Amino acid sequence: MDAVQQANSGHPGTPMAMAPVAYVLWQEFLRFDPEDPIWPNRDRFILSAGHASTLLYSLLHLARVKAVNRKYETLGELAVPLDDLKNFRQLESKCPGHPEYRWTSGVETTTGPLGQGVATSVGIALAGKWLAERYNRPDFPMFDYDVYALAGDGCMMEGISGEAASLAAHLGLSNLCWIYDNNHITIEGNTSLAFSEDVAGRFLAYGWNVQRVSNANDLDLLREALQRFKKTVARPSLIIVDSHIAYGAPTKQDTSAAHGEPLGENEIRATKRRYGWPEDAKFLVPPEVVDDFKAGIGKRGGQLRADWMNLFTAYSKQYPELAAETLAIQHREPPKDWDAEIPTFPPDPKGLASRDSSGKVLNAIAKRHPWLIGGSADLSPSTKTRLTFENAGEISRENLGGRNIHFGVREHAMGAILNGLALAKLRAFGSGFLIFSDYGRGSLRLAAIMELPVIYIFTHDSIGVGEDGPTHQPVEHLPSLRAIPGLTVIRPCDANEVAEAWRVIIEKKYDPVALILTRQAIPTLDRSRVAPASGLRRGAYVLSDATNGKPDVLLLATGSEVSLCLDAQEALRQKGAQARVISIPSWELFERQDEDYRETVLPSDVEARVSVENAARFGWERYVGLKGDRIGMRTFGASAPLKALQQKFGFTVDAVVSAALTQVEKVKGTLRQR
Ligand SMILES: Cc1ncc(C[n+]2csc(CCOP(=O)(O)OP(=O)(O)O)c2C)c(N)n1
Ligand SMILES: [Mg+2]
Repeated sequence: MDAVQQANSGHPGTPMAMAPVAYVLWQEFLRFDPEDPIWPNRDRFILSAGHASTLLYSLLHLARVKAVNRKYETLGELAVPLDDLKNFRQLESKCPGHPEYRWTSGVETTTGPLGQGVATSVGIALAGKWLAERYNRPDFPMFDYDVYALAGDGCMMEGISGEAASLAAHLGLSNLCWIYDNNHITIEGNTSLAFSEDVAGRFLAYGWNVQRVSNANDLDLLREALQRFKKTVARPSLIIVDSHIAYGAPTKQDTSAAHGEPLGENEIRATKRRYGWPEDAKFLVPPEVVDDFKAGIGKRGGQLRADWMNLFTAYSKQYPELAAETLAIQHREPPKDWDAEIPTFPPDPKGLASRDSSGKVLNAIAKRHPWLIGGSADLSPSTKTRLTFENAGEISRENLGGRNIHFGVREHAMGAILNGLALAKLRAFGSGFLIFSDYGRGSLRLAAIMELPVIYIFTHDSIGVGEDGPTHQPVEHLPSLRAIPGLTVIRPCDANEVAEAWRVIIEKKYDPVALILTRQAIPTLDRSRVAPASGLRRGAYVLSDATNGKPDVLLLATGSEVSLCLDAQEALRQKGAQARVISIPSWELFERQDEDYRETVLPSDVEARVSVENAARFGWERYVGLKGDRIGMRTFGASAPLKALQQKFGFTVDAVVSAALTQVEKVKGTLRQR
């Protein structure tokens, strides 16, 4: 109440109502050591109702959770000092409006977009089961953590939670417990405005164990429900808790006003009076409360971690290789020699689709990289992401240690589950058609905010899809992915660029990547005649230069359009014009190069420039300038064979040549005028 009032913004009601639930959970159940909030086998608490962030910040403060830095060191500082609670929602406070992973130690995932937290919890729970399958040995239960997520009506209404819940039950994730704050209130008022389904019935139908606690203040009932969760096998648990938002506030309890506005000084005073609390004290933390947390979660958690550490010491002696792997996982280090079998592809004018070369490279890496796991939203035969080497294994409720995840037709949940897997430090990939990246975009964006190295493989990257038509032909997707800060988008131009792209991807620890691949075959370039594919690492490179090194015009392209530009370069030569072809698979990698390098690729004195990309032209002016030409899509595509589409939308050698010559003429004209 005090933090929200002081900030004059925020959400007081749900933290108040859910305090007893959080109290029992943290004090009596959560296996979490405040001294080491990143202990690998800790239970996770996820506040899916992210707007109720002051609840989490208060818990972190009261339990004296310690801060961890980027190098995973604890420095003895509190994750949430009281001053930061006083500065709730202010710049640099450890208590931002919604919980942010990495910014505040003890926050397990960034939440706020409703539904994301619960869906992400499925990924963390799946990772727990996967880790157990791979690393537990008789007498060595190294991984057996539980995942709790606190959700509100909003999380239940969002579709993503339904997708995730369905898969969680299908996989029998018994280490997962969602607590649903059934307060019947959202922003607009009572949930009866828009929500009348039988949530319990729905979850029973998914295959969850559903329990009901009729009073959020009844600690015995809560305790009993949580105990029953701990005993439940082979299915996840939902505990529906009936509560009163802003419990104890004399006029605001049970109102939507308590959801997202400060209660007001008078109401706060009256509420404190009802609680038997000193009514004028603000941010009061009686020392007994801190002692109580120390005696509860502090003692229990400390003991649990100490026991685990001892167990780990013994485990390291008996299973040194497995122990080393778990440490590498925790530090996001790939295994040694993960890249030893990456193939080099021989030149081939017919070539192969980049989805195919990527499938080969991915398999070559995954074979040597045990915790690289992932799958597709029912499209792996098309995205070529299935791991096919011996014993790769399909993840199912009977085999939670497999490598191939079948997400089902659930792109929304796939995105969040990938985040969950990555939060548990597994190396996760997911795949689908580029067109459906929109469906998972909310989670992808969170991966970027959280700096999680999630790997997205998006295939069928353009009108190259052909006959499926405009509903399946991405147009605006490349520019819109490039617009997400922190996301690295890579669209390789041939099989060897694909191999290099994967090298770049696996080395990443903090960046999500979207690898953009074709459905149709593209030539494998003869690297004895053009620059090596290692240039991809720098984002853009001179693939094939003007014969005299002095280009009249620059041709910039990505993916399938690069070989088109090489053909155009040849045609231009015959017409007496010298072109430089620049492969620019990743804007983001290129932007990170120093200015000198960028100048060697894109010399500022060459103003005649043409970009060619099978996507909306949006953004290419940054490289070709306002006077340059951009060959790209101005409309949606159409349903037709690829050749006809390339003709219709101007992706032909003739079109590139003509645009290039016009550019050269234009620049000459300006020079003459100068
Ligand atoms: C995806 C998404 N849509 C909309 C919002 C805006 N929003 C924040 S809280 C909220 C209502 C949530 O109601 P509920 O989950 O019942 O929380 P309570 O009011 O009970 O705390 C909405 C619509 C959001 N945060 N995320
Ligand atoms: Mg609600």
